[in-house]
Amino acid sequence: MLYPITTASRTLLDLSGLWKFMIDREVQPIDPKQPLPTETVISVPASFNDQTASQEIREHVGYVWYETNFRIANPLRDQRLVLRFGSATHEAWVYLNGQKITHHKGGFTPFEVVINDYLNDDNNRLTVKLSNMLDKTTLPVGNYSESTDENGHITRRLDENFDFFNYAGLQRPVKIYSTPQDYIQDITVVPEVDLAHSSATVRVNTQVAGHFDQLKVTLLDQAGQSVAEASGTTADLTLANVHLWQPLHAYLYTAKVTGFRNNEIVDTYSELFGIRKIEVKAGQFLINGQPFYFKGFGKHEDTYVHGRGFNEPVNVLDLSLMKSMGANSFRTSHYPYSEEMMRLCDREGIVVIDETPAVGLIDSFNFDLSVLESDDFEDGTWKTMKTAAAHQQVIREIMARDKNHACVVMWSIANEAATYSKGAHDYFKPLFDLARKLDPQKRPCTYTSIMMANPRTDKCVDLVDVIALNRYYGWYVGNGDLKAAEKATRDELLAYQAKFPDKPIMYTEYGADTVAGLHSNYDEPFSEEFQEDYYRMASKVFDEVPHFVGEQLWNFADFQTKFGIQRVQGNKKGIFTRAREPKMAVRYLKDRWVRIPSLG
Ligand code: GCB
Repeated sequence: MLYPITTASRTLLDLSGLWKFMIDREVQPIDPKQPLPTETVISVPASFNDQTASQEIREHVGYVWYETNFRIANPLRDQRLVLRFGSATHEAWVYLNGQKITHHKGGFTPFEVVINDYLNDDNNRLTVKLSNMLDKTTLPVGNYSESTDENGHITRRLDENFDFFNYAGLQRPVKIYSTPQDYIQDITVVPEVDLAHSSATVRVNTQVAGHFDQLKVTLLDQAGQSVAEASGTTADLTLANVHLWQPLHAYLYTAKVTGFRNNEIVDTYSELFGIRKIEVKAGQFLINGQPFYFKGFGKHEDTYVHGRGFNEPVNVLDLSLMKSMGANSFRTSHYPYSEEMMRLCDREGIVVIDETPAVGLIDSFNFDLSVLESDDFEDGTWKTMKTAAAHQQVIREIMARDKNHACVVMWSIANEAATYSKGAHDYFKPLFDLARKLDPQKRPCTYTSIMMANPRTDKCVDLVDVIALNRYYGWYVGNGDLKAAEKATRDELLAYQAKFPDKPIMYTEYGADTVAGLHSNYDEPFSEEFQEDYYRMASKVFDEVPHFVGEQLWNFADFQTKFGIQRVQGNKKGIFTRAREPKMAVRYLKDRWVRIPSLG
């Protein structure tokens, strides 16, 4: 799936701005053939939740409606016109001039529909109905319930099976792009690097729809100079003196594909890509032949007012803050981030672990490890969850969207699933197989493991290329006791290393809730002192373990969650506040990270 851009044969219209908006109280049916019966407007792209003073809107569970109007300039009318949603959270029904034109389920991946047949000559009314409901068939997973009162009025309730606010709406850009009627459908770029000779072969596969008599592929370097040319739907191009895409030192080439008919250009598209080699070998994670050390974060797309909505200034700031600390990477916890963020990471050389929205695949929390250790241990998870179809769909969609990104070095198939329960392997094996089959660049795959999944209890470690651990010793386990935490951290890492000597190990979460400005002479939990001590403790152990290949702490910034007695207006494990002000630990981590090389 190509990101929409303008080229010599394509244009782009942005539908960002004020849209009509209303929540559906389900009292009177809403007819998409009529203008939406409201004058309230909100801004797109953004979550709807935090854009008004209304608690009813903020906490609404059920359906909401959006509407905008647009016109198409006459010269464009003979082009193929495609309406494209960067995402619509979580399920969307789309109507154009009253007619249903598409439906999509899954709130973090793009979808599109050709609109020519539904357009009016003058004004066009675009109406979108969205559901923010989640249940045990969806990703993320939600606990959904509803009740109906004597007047037939339905109350819907959603208890998120995950620790972030269920922001929803049209959270990413909505655009219309044009292509010629015969067009380039997709481009897949697979670079093969010969490190010994500083050369590379780049295979560019192009899919077209319609009739072309020639396809020309030109590779351009970062200065825009042509460095190789070939033709055909499968083109192999050889590059000498290749500029590698390196962590924090990006270099992007362009694959420019042009389709001709009768010697005239019909369609042209330029795809940016980087050349780099990813390998997992003997307990190391290699980028371009050198051991890579992940320094960075689990994050969220989460900011004031925008909610989970696209917020490009904050994306730019976040990467700048990361770089200033010597960090080199993050994980898109717990869903695919915007395409714009992925493109920014390509440019900035930020290494990304790209995660699906598979979070909440856990039925109940059982901390009795002696029970979990039994080979037959089974909780209800894999009988209750009916998410396999959604999980396959999202793997297909994330691959289709992100396959060419240089920044993506690994896929995370799920976050904290009940991988210690019987049934987990049967659930995950086909998903890992699918991801490995679909990824043209054959990147490593992992899942991030929950504390109860340890070297003795986890039944799925054979599926992963890298062991990725989410661990909270000293916080959720033995809160405040950093001595015990240090021992537990060390014991477990050494046990993993001994049992799986070929697999690199990293932390994809570890952290402590910290109230900004709270200080303690006694280094108590929740104080900024404790957070720093916690990270010092963990770092000390990491440095002792040879196969330990990275630390991504939890979390980059404080973020909004559902209510809970452990959450004071959200999760406070950020090392930055939600407004991106640093807590004390930032200085310590910066001091540590600038001294650890990314490669070597
Ligand atoms: C986890 C989850 C993350 C939570 C975090 C926490 O293990 O993966 O979504 O926010 O713990 O702070 O509890």
